[in-house]
Amino acid sequence: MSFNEQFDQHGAWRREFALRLKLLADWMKDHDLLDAAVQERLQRLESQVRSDKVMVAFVAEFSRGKSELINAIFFAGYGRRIMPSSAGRTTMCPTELAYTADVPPCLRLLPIETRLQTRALMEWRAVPEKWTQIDLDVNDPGQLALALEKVAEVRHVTKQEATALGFWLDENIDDNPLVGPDGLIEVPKWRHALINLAHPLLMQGLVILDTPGLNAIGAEPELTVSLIPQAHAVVFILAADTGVTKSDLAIWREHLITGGDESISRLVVLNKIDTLWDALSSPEKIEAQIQRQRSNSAEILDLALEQVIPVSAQKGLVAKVTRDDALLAASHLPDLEFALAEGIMGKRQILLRTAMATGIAELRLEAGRSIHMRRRDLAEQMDELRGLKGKNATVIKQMRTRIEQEQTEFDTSGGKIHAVRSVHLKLLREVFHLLGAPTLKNELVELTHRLKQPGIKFGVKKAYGQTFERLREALQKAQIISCEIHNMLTASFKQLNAEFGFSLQAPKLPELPRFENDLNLIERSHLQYLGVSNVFRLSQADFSERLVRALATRVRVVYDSALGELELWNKSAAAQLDAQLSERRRNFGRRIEAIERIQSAASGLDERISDIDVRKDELDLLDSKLQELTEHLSGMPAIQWTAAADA
Ligand SMILES: Nc1nc2c(ncn2[C@@H]2O[C@H](COP(=O)(O)OP(=O)(O)O)[C@@H](O)[C@H]2O)c(=O)[nH]1
Ligand SMILES: [Mg+2]
Repeated sequence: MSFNEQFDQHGAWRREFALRLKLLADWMKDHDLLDAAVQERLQRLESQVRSDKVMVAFVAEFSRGKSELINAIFFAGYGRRIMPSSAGRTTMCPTELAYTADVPPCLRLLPIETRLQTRALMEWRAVPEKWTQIDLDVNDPGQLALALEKVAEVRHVTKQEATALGFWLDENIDDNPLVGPDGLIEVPKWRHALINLAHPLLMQGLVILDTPGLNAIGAEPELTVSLIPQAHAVVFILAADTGVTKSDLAIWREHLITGGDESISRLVVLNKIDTLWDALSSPEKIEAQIQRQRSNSAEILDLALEQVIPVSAQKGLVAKVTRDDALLAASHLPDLEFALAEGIMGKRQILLRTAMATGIAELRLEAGRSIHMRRRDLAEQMDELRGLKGKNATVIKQMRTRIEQEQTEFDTSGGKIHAVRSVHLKLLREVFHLLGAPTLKNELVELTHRLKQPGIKFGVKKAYGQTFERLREALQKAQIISCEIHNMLTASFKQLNAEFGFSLQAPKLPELPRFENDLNLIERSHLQYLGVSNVFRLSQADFSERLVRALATRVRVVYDSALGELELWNKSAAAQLDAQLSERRRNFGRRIEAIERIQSAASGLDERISDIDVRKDELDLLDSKLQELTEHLSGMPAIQWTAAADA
């Protein structure tokens, strides 16, 4: 099975899951079994499953065959090269291929001069007028390929301009680009390219990131500290004809060493094995040579042999376009596709299933509470009516008065519930302040200031360490206050349960420590970047600002996710209260109505009693239907990837 087919399967699996989830939610809503919070959680879950984005980044020195590999894996169906791939530097700027429905098929290019401003790359996405937009004709591969050649465009600028744009560093002579005979320096014309294509894979949420080589990467810190670390898989490419070079190693160190973070799949590809194919040599000798290159590379990168996948992107592409199965097998491209699919989709499925299991458990709990409450109410009514058997009109009237009194009492006790809410909200506001935008902004202004100090070179780690310590502390404090809220809710729910026969239960506390882990990863990606050879850049004007703004956008995402969870958690407590209050109000209504009917002799007592029996049976049916539906959902099988060799 090719990567494309496996991705399709994954997409179908996700759609099926989302559909079942929606059916269940609709059904529960129809039967009044969902409160507002659970409903929101389900909606979030459903849209997560539906729109799950998977990003694959191709990272390597120029000319290793990144663009060719992208063509071969994803775009062979077009029957020709889509991403420009030729000798020399072709991809000059990071290029993201994805699909969004809100813009037509197009290529959008951000001019390199935007680097002279402090706005972060992520923030430029929200400024569409700064991007040059070129429409793409999906049905014309020739036009498509021609338009995409724009990503290779360059400009020639003076040394001064090159320095300002971040491509020239006096301190780092070895890595500077060559100066032309006219004294000018070649730099990319564009800073970033976004390709929006209605390609089936992209429409299902795949995002492909193609990157330029070393120098071009080094000058765009956000690529290193934001984009690549957020990819679900990073494919690192070596070429069999060059082996592992110094610049390959530099890229490896900067981008591929994850420090034990296993959430990202890393694949190492030894490309261009066809350069070792030699008509005058025996197949065994060629194979031995490929294996030698493979084990050399593995050794230098400190990997196991199996972790380096030898392929020929070029022959793989040709084989797919000309439908040459023998050549495709010889290119080993299917092995790489299998490893990629398993590494990404296997992990995504585990993640989605875990989220799903939590969602379903919660939903059952909530529905269970609702059903329990209804059972209790029915039992109460039953007792009440049985007690009326053989009683005269006066007794029945007294009973009605009693219910009405109870109802009034219940309505006036709203104050207590209100008090619980206001304490809850006050504490919650403290949490929101801790993780709010102004607090974060102050923290990062401080970091920028420190990074600008002369001689910071040796103090970078400390400066980041202190800032991140405080960022983590904010999460810890938020957790402590949340614990307080949780304790308070537990106590007051217990009291309300005793007083009003509710079955309230304080919702499970969100676990914030895992967000600390996200912060650690961000800190590490920055230190790794600044630790390699980019620390010199801190002395450049505005560089620290740009770096910290890029940092801010990522930390914001982490804090916002934490806040999102806290918000939902809070909603869940409030929604339970609302649901039980309204259930209780309905119950008073039903009891009074039953008595009224008996009073007006519209129906007999026995009839009312058997009414309740019917309602009890209905409730049992609802319960078992719920059981069946949730089991159907949790029982959805995972996709078993078949090995490429069996396909
Ligand atoms: N022989 C051979 N050449 C390849 C292979 N893959 C890429 N190339 C060539 O290597 C050059 C650079 O490829 P490209 O995809 O532009 O590399 P990138 O800079 O990493 O994107 C081009 O001339 C490709 O035709 C391969 O598998 N075998
Ligand atoms: Mg390229």
